[in-house]
Amino acid sequence: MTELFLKAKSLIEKANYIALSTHEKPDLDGLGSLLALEAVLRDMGKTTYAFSTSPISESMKILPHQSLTKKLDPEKIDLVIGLDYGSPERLEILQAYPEIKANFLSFDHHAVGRHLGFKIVDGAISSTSEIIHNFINFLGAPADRTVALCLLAGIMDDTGAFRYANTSAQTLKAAGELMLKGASLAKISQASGNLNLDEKFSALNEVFDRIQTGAKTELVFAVIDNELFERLSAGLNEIGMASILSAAPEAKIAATITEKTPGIFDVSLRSQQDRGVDVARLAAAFGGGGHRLAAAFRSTEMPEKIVAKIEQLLSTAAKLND
Ligand SMILES: [Mn+2]
Repeated sequence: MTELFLKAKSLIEKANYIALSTHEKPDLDGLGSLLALEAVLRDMGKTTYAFSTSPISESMKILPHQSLTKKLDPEKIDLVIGLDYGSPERLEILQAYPEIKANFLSFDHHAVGRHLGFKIVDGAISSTSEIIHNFINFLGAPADRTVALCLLAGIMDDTGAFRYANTSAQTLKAAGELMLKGASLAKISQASGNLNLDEKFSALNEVFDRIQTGAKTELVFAVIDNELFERLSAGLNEIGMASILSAAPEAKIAATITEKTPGIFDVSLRSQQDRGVDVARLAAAFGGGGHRLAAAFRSTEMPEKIVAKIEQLLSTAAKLND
């Protein structure tokens, strides 16, 4: 990693106007790593833009989101730092300014993806926030309590508060260091646990009504059409429905197929450690990406076709394993 960090450091040193961007509808890892790195680069004397066009959801409000901006002059930017985004279609700055001409530097833990420019991508690390924590340590830059809070929130979110298999000893060490810098584990847990209980329950209820199981394979899925999505949006974002579905014992794979924009389906795939499936591979077959146990893709096919194709890929994989 040292070689890569050196090169990333020199790209940053050469740049004066740096825009940082993450995926649309960002989570705590995307926005936490963005805000943490932005603060550090600002302290280094760079002119920085913490760019995000998405509305700030309830669970993001624990982060110092006041520095986020929805506008910048793309002509001025000489370096774009993309964080936690997987593939270019999801990167907010490119959605807003597809014509932007700048160097790109990407930090991500989504190993399967299409990253732009110079890449620091490691699927063995829990979260983009953990990578940024390592990078800030490498820079020897001072990180205050706010920076530490952003990174710890990102790590906790992507590891399910240290419960998922992506939590390594290094992850716990990073979390310890961030706590020593003043980030409060209790405060983050509380902020993510106490939100919108009513919204969460009503979203859960409605989605549970739509659970289906596949015909031949152990696929459990729910289709959330645009009407339902619009109605539940705020609650839906925070419940991680696909993860909940994947806990069903009959599920090798769980999927939520969500029509966030009419005609466009965002598909989240989840599996569990003991089920022997690599959902990142499945997602890659649709042009998406992710990790072995959590991946995603987007499709304009109808849900029935998406489900049929997933089942076909699963049964082919099962035959190969026999
Ligand atoms: Mn992440």
